Amino acid sequence: MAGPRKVIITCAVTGAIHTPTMSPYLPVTATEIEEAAVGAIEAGCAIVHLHARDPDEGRPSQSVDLFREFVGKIKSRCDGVINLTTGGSPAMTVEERLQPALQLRPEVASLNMGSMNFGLFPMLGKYTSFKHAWEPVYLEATRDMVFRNTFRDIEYILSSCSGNGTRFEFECYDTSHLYNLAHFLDRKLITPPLFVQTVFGILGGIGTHPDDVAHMKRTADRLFGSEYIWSVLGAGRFQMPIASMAAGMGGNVRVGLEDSLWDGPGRLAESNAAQVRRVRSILEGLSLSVATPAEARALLSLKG
Ligand code: KMH
Ligand code: ZN
Repeated sequence: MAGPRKVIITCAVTGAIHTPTMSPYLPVTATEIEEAAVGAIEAGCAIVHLHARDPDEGRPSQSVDLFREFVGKIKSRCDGVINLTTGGSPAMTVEERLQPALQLRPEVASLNMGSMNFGLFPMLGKYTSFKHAWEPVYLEATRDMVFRNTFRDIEYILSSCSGNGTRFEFECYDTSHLYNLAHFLDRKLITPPLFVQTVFGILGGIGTHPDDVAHMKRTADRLFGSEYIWSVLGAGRFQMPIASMAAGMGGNVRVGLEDSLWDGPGRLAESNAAQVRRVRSILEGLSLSVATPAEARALLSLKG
């Protein structure tokens, strides 16, 4: 009899959505990002999805030097799969967003599969003051911001990274992004197995209702059949409910402080590792087991 299904946990350590005022546990400096990533891998995630931040003010940054500082150290300390963002923040150009993945040649890079509104401004209302002046300006600016991922942009990232053996975490925030992905598959610009990260609960994308999750999965099943590996992330308080739902439906899961600062109602997560432990216990409660980095590499056909 086959053993329990292996579930890939990805941990997105810091991202570009949250700002330092929102949680004292959000990793900012290279050392904090390194420690958070290693802690998350030790807690059971196979993949760490990484962004960098300016060490003084916590502002999202795509400086290759900042990424280089923690990527090398994480690799020297553990075997986890490194996944570098090409999303950066919605305020950056695609050329800027691409540089860390292009130059550091990770096993995995994120690739956002369509343009969209990306509303962070509702978080503004929850704070009366901020540690840094850039934070409310950044959040307010998302009222008018488009997270630009045109067909040309997507093709540019795919073709730039193709010689590096980097494979992608295809981030899909709505069903249209799945159709965009199918378009690139039809054109043979990407090869299976596709690692499809369906994203729920970003203002501008699909919602967090169980029907939304079922609809994304049904659509991906129809478009990609057995050629894809399904993963989910739920934003904010929907992180664990979406992960639990998808785990029960055959999916893989992403957690981390990029996607949610919480460990329960009104309780901030004190580390990325705490969220990995939380989702791991949910998975094990469902009689599932967690994929090691080596197992994730095999499932996703990574270069290792
Ligand atoms: N924060 C996620 C919803 C990327 O880095 O490419 C989006 C994300 C984008 O992870
Ligand atoms: Zn990200």
